[in-house]
Amino acid sequence: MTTSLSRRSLLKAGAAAGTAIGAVTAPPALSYAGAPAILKPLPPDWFTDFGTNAETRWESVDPKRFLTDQARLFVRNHTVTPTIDRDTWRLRVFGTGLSEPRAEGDALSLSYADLRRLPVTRLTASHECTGNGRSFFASQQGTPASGTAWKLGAVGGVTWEGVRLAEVLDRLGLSADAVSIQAAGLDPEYSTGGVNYGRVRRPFPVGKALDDALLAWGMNGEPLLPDHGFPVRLVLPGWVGIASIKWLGSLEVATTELTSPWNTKWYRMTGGSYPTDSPALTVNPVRSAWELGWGETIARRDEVELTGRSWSGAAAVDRVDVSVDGGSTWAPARPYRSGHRQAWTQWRYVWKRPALGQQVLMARATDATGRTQPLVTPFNDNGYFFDAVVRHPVTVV
Ligand SMILES: Nc1nc2c(c(=O)[nH]1)N[C@H]1C(S)=C(S)[C@@H](COP(=O)(O)O)O[C@H]1N2
Ligand SMILES: [Mo]
Repeated sequence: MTTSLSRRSLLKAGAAAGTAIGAVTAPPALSYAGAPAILKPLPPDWFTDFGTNAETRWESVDPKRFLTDQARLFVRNHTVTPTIDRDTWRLRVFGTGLSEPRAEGDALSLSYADLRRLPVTRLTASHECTGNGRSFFASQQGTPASGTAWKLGAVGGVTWEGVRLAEVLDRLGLSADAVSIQAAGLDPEYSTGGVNYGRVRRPFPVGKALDDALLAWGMNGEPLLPDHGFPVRLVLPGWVGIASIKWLGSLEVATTELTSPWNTKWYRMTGGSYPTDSPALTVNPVRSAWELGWGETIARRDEVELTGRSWSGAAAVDRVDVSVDGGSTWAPARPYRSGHRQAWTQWRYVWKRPALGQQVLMARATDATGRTQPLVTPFNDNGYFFDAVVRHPVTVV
């Protein structure tokens, strides 16, 4: 097979060579029996273990490293990490939105090798769970929300490697009337409260697909770890983590709006003062974290150098202000590493002559679109998008 595939020749080339591209119905080989929910090691000094989820500890984040190693990145699984064989894995693509519409049982099929023949794109971005910071609805605002009690460690900064979804759709043939794409994972079906909701799946607009969506096979120069979506996951940069479906098994491309419980029941604002028809969540808000443990003890010196990071799903971070007196006075932190449009910004602040005892540190970022962090985040039932300035306790001794 040739390595330079012209527009829409992927399908024809695959068919001509008798390779994997064509109609298939058989699912790829999978195994999960008896496996733990997360396969990578979770050393307690790096992670808080929530069972199917694991949170990165901010005190373990090295200020000298801009990117988050896969070994240290948070994991959020609805069920368990599946073990998938890359050689038999296939991505199935079907739906009314293809220029030659296809039923699910007659889906196009792309192998890993097919994807690797396409142009490679690398993109550095923050990667974050919608519920990052959720525990602060309870501890800071007195209104507990349901879901994993993350502090601020359900986030990382990574360089994805993959192919632009736009390239793939261009070759497969996208109808001008296509509006919606539903990505579905190959992990086990998700049941909760006695209801089986089926495969983890979520639709997104064709506009995002053509803008910057990736089918990613790599992170920070390595193949994806099983826990992070091996062999291939969808990445929707800047959007809520749930949009980046791991262990991608299928894409349905449609001329009508697709829905799933992951954009109608979950991952939209419900409860509080939100209207009943609030839209599905998309772009992540602005957040900030100190590279410190919760309640960390700090040895008193004349000058204590503190570091942290801020990020936004919409744009680069423009400025970061910090308070070391619980919000009475604010001063600018000094950004020292950023320059990646959708990635986080590292900053430092020299705390001069801190008083002994318990203190509250606060950091508030503003992004290039002018979005900033409020002091209070309006409540929602599932504790999404806690973007208020977090009151971080430390003790100076
Ligand atoms: N197939 C599948 N994709 C998924 C999930 C999942 O459980 N199954 N979890 C989602 C959620 S809620 C988040 S925050 C991110 C987490 O990605 P990570 O575990 O690689 O950090 O994956 C998303 N994609
Ligand atoms: Mo998430």
